[in-house]
Amino acid sequence: MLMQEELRNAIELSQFVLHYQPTVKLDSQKVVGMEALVRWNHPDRGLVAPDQFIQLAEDSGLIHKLGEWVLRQACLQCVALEKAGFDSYVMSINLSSKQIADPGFVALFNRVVEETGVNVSKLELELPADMLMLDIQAMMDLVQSLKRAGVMISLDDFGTGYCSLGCLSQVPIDSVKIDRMFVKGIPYDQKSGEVTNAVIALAHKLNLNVIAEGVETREQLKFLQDANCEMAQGNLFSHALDEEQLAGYLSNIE
Ligand code: G
Ligand code: G
Ligand code: MN
Ligand code: NA
Repeated sequence: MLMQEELRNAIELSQFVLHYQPTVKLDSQKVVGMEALVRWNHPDRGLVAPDQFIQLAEDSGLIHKLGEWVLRQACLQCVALEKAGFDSYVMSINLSSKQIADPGFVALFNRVVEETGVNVSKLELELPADMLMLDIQAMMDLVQSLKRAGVMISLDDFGTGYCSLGCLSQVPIDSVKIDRMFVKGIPYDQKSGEVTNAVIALAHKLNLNVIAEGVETREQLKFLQDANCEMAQGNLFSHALDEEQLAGYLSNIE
């Protein structure tokens, strides 16, 4: 069967799962939240990574259904964590550009929040780097509506995409996530270090928090701490965990 057809059936067959990668505050080194990352549990191929099917989902329009499933599942997980006593964590959820270009997105978001009973102030939505279908005004309207709903907004993969400095200064986001492409070169590649320092300084001037992605080494951690980066995620702290592993991980650190 074609992958696209299989993808179409995958939601009904409950083949998608979310994994969760902890995010860490760098001054205290405490876990403050987690990013929900979707995987496709394919009957023959095993666990398929999102870069293998998100594009396909976007091209076929399935991203709307998949995105709604991810949103609802992440909210339910947030509620479940709270019930289990893990009530102080932020849940970050990735959005795709097709999803947010849908004029019904804010209504959908509010509906899912209401249906799941999640505490919306515990949620953070990650705007994708490739928001090509939205102009700055449309982005401002979208982000303002979402902020009114009470959710935090971050800009994902910052430095790789379309969000210009104008966009960064005008759209009322809360934080930027520095793409791991820059973190990767730290501390040996001088240019990566300089770009990272510049992005952090710029973000701070605009009162934005900075999250570094893909932190793998102690040297990278030290560099980011020295640069006053607020938060990080990456394999140095933890890779993405399934639901059961996450519960164990959180029990261990509390
Ligand atoms: O987990 P992994 O590193 O394989 O993720 C690869 C890419 O897929 C990342 O850019 C990530 O943002 C994206 N991704 C992961 N989960 C989701 C999701 O639920 N929705 C969307 N739109 N993208 C996701
Ligand atoms: O684009 P986005 O930031 O959403 O991508 C997040 C993805 O980055 C996750 O799917 C995860 O698998 C991947 N990732 C997380 N930590 C690390 C890391 O330390 N190194 C590398 N190479 N990838 C990571
Ligand atoms: Mn992300
Ligand atoms: Na992303």
